[in-house]
Amino acid sequence: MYTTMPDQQPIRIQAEQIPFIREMAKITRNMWRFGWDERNGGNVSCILDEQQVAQYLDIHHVIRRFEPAFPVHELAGRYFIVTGSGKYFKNVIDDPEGNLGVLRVSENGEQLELLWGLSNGAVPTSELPAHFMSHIERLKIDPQHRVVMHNHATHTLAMTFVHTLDENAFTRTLWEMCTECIVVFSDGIGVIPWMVPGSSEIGRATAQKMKEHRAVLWPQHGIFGAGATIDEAFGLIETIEKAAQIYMKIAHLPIQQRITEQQLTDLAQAFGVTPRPGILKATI
Ligand code: 2HA
Ligand code: ZN
Repeated sequence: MYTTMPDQQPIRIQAEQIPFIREMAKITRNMWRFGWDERNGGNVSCILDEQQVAQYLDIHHVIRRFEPAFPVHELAGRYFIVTGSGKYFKNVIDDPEGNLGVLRVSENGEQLELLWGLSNGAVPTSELPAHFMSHIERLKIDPQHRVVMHNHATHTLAMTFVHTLDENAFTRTLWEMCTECIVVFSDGIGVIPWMVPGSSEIGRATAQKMKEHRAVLWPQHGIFGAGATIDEAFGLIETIEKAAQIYMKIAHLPIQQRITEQQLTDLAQAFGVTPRPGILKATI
């Protein structure tokens, strides 16, 4: 690894010093600490700019090539940092090179070119189809979009056992749990049916929901979140998880007072957000 400074020779640096590697190592550690990524649970992918990568890595040196599950012409030439398949989030911080990879989608969209990491024959996350398809859909709506994140956020997952999976009703309940929820995810959350993970089918279903929502629930499994930055995608999931935690603490108790529909409307107005139509009127 090297970095270049104006008027200087390249300097060798450690992976931990590269900002986009460091950020992935830190976020995966935090997700594990929250208990959302037991064993090899969870995966993250983040789009990087070519200049950002070229500052630290030799973008002309392809270490290995992979075949994606399907051609991704829409992402041709894009650079990504991704978590590796079967890798434990708790270990990333001590061995970024073994657990993360930087790759580029080839110019024809039919191959993945490994530029760094995934050492000892590791391969990208098993949920790459869902990540790629979600990136494609989010980029169409939001040119600033960069990050897709999946984990097994505990209370969110628990809530999918006891709450109706109607996405408007589910969102409405979450909005009622914490005052700021409607501001953070006014676009609501999408919910897909239970499906086998890792498949192109679940990827397609997730991406379909990503056309309208930045967060998508996988019942009895976990959540996908998207954003312009790692902080944004993480913050979105963190906010949903906090609301789900409150729900799981109070749902079985007698409710004395709640956030009313009028208050949710007032909040949206005060913060200048438009709640996704149909949610405020959803019956639970
Ligand atoms: O193993 O979380 O959904 C990583 C996963 C698959
Ligand atoms: Zn999972």
